[in-house]
Amino acid sequence: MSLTRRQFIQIGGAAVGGGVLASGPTSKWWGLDANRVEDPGTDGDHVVATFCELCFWGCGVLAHVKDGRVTKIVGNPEHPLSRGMLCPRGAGATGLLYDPDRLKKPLVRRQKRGEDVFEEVSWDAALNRVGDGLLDVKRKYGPEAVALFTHGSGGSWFKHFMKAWGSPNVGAPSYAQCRGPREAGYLLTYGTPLGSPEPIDIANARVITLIGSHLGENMHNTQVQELAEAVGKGAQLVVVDPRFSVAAGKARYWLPIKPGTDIALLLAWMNVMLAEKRYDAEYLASHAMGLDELKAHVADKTPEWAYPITGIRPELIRESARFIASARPASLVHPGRHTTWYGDDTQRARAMAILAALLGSWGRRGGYVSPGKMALAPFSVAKPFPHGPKGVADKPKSGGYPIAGEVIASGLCDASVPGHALYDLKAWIIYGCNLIQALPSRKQTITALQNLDFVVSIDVLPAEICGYSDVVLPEATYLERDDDVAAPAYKQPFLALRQEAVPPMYDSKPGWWIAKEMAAHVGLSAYFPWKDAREYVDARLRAGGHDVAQVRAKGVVLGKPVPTCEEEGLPVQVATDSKKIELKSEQLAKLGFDALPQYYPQEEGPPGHFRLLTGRAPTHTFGRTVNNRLLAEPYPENEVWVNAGVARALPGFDHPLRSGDRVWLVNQDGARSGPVKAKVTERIRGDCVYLVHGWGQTAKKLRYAHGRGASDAELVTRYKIDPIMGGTGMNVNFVRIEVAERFA
Ligand SMILES: Nc1nc2c(c(=O)[nH]1)N[C@H]1C(S)=C(S)[C@@H](COP(=O)(O)OP(=O)(O)OC[C@H]3O[C@@H](n4cnc5c(=O)[nH]c(N)nc54)[C@H](O)[C@@H]3O)O[C@H]1N2
Ligand SMILES: Nc1nc2c(c(=O)[nH]1)N[C@H]1C(S)=C(S)[C@@H](COP(=O)(O)OP(=O)(O)OC[C@H]3O[C@@H](n4cnc5c(=O)[nH]c(N)nc54)[C@H](O)[C@@H]3O)O[C@H]1N2
Ligand code: SF4
Ligand SMILES: [Mo]
Repeated sequence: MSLTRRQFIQIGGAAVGGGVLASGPTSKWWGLDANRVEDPGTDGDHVVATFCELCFWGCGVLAHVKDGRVTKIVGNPEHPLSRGMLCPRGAGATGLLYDPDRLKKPLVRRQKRGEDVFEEVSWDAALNRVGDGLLDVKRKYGPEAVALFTHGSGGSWFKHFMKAWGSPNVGAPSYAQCRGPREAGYLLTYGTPLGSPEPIDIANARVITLIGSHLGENMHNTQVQELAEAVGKGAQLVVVDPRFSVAAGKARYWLPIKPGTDIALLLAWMNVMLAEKRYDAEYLASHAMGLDELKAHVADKTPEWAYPITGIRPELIRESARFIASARPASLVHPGRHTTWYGDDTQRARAMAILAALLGSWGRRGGYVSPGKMALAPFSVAKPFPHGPKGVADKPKSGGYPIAGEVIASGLCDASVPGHALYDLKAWIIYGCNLIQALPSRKQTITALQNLDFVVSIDVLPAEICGYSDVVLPEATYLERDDDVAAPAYKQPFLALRQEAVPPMYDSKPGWWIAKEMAAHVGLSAYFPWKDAREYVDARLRAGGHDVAQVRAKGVVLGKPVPTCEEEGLPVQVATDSKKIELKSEQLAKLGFDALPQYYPQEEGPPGHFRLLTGRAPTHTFGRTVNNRLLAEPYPENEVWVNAGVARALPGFDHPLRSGDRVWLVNQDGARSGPVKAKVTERIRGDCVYLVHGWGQTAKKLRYAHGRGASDAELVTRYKIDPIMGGTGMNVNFVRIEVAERFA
């Protein structure tokens, strides 16, 4: 493993300081050739093709196995999402497999929730406890009083359990705390949410506009590869970010926008494009409605209007607008992903979607394309699923969030505090989510947890959320288990298999087994008629006419390529009721919202406070990887980015703040996190500070990660709900900086 570690250090150095690196147009910039260096490490005596679970992108990997140990993980060249390359996290998955702190046996709580005192028990004892806990809630309150929170591909077994159980309360923080507003914005404009992986053609774009999407730190593998490819072919970047991100370091234009004002910039860009007739008039005439209203709406939203709001000079707004328009239709406005920022996020996504329409990039090469999906037969379960009388409990009693396309995880949490929602939830099943870090307002999450009758979590590590559970079930890591087939919609349609590379260590079990046993303990075995995941998957593959042995050897099946854009012969597809791109949204107007995006000022913080922004580090997936000793080498803890000018004269400091000093962050409500190292830099505006999410872990049993760095989640005591889809804008907290320890 030693060579790989050295590579990691290189990558970490490159990626963390990437903004100031000058290098050629290769994916090397982004650290993606991690496993493509001269000496590839130790080859195994056999190789198992599976897909990665260190984040949700699901890249195909080849796990080398020798003497029963995974020795090396490389990208599967045949898998469309990895194309032979992995990001550093994927290559470092053995750091999770061999993490000494892994959950090893089932645990049952012995003291109060949150005190994290457990007893190791047998699977039988743990499952009996789960069965009793769930059945007790069902008897008293009905099946709908049980909620499932889930993230990651193994969650499918537990979603199936919930169908059999009869509860619609299945939510994921990866919607209302992540991509939800974007899905709503594109749904309203084009009639379809974007989903994952995003259907965008970065590789063929000539100008790529990133509104906060910090690709290069956000390491979604294929997008980063395509970005490197596009830049290699001469594409240029426009980056809008209060922080000089890795991508900003490669950009033709960096617009250091005042946080929370992007809608004003987007309206001003539209103003320039419309006033100067730089938009695609022919395309809009055929495919869009509401152009005249849009023109009238932005007529006074000039660059001069936007300047005092955004802090971006009018000349720069004008010049960048012309530049973006010059490459249309292959001018891609990246839709973003983690878009729950300020509570007006659906409207910001709408503004981005409208801009994409002015550029004529929906349905066009280098813009938004239409992905294909391989058909896959379901495993048929003879018994019909029960349907209870109650609807989902994620909305307030007064109704609300009309465009929510998925269940609101934070709403399920609210519904667990008596009296909040349509009805009260009494038990949680938590699969692969650390709700203590993922939901806004930790206080509310803990209040909800303390009110529940029963909590079970299924995890690979003793994460914070496990400390609040009654029963903790240790899952085998992705390298030790089979799961369902992955068949996402993608430009190149494909199927991919999750297959066990080595047997489960300790007393951990795969998710399919845990879900099946849970079902057995509550009398629902009839819904789980398969022997194991392999039998389940093989049946689905056989039903589709696939040669199972061949698929298992390769780990991936490629479907017939489909035309994805107009240039390939596919007419522009718009799925709204009107079959037109809705520049003006009648649907929003009917619901009482702005039919065209408006800019409203955000509240400012108290004096001496800085807006808290958050993002990703290339070598980590939030809290999933912070205990991974391999990935910790290049990036052992997060740092708080503080503007250099601000650092020279921070209130309460008798010296300038220096990089390496340790500080506490204290928010407007007195919540504290730290001590965390300061990173004093010119690469961020003076009105905000920045933290990578996932650190500041309170779980004591994560012996490496415990107490390292600071937690943005701990400082998110306030949030602003997007009234259109229920997302929780979290960039609305402000912190002051208190010195803890000066760097010697
Ligand atoms: N304050 C703040 N909140 C945020 C964000 C932020 O930046 N700041 N980001 C938001 C975003 S973008 C998202 S997508 C959500 C994500 O939030 P979550 O849905 O909670 O997802 P993760 O943080 O990936 O969940 C990590 C948990 O999964 C466990 N895990 C890892 N691998 C496995 C496995 O194979 N099996 C099982 N059973 N468990 C596993 C880990 O040990 C850990 O406990 O959080 C959102 N919340
Ligand atoms: N390495 C790695 N990659 C990941 C993940 C990971 O954990 N690790 N997580 C994945 C997941 S689940 C998601 S959702 C994505 C998230 O990644 P992205 O969708 O790229 O988005 P964010 O994390 O919201 O964006 C953070 C960036 O937005 C900037 N920003 C903050 N406020 C504003 C603002 O008001 N305006 C503008 N224009 N910019 C602003 C920040 O400075 C930062 O650079 O990353 C994915 N990729
Ligand atoms: S992007 Fe990285 S961590 Fe995510 S699935 Fe791919 S290799 Fe794994
Ligand atoms: Mo996310």
